[in-house]
Amino acid sequence: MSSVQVIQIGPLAPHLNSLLQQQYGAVALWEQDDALTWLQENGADARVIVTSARNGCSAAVIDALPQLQAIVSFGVGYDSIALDAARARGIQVSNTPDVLNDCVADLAFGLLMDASRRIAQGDRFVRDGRWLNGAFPLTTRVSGKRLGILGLGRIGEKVARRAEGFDMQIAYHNRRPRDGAPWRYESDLLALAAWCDYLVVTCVGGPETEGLVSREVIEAIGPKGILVNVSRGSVIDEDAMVQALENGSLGGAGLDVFRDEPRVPPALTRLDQVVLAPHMASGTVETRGAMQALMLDNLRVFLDTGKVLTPVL
Ligand code: 8YV
Repeated sequence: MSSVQVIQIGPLAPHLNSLLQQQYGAVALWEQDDALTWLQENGADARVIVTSARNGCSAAVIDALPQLQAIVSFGVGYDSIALDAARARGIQVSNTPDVLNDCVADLAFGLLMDASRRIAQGDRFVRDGRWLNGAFPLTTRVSGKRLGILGLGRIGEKVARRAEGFDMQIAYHNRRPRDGAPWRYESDLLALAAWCDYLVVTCVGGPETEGLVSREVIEAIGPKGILVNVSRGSVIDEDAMVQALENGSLGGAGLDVFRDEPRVPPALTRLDQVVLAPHMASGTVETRGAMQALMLDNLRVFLDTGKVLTPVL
């Protein structure tokens, strides 16, 4: 006997947790001692999983819920959701696309600027009183340089538009050229990496892009090049990147995402040519609010009509 309809995998913003519980009777799975046992005992009628890009949804959770019809997720990325298991059962999956494009592109550009112009390093220099002993070293010009984008989707396009304002030369690599994109398509990622001054990673995460920025790609970006990642840590061979940064065969990096968040390779924290951010690209009041609203709209519309608004599947 069970009447639980909505199960929430992990915590979201506190007001959202309360709203989900009060309006939809959502049960907080992360508060149960043994999640899978709890699901097997209480999940017989559950129709909806609420989750996030961070908390994901495993095949084991899907398998434990015989009536599951929808997975409603906060965040645009869906690499942490077992899509194959959902697809096999015709379970809808929604994410929160588009509303975060601007803020993610803003941060990508901020990391690019910072890694080149060394804003954070300059801040440390001033705070530590080192300016009193002499001038800050010269940095690297951004305007007019060559920008390579790995993954020209909706976020990559926003990065390209920002780069136009800096008179940059722009090229991108996707599996296929994107219809209507005005920028140069490069079918060979290695060639793009060798050409560009900056490689900005905005592709999807998950198995299809795992390790795409390989040791060879990193070496091709080269000692003067900068790698920026606002996608997923899994896209980059992180060990190779750390080694290349340490030995100078990669010039610098601006990183918002890592393989094992929130753990960051300690070596990166010792390098001035690296700018680190705590997976915060979508983390503005405005954008997180819009993501929350879209997630709730997906839930409400699914419960009213049986169809999510912004399906991944
Ligand atoms: C989120 C993200 O902050 O949307 C995504 O895929 O990575 C970020 O915007 C976060 O992962 C939500 O859980």
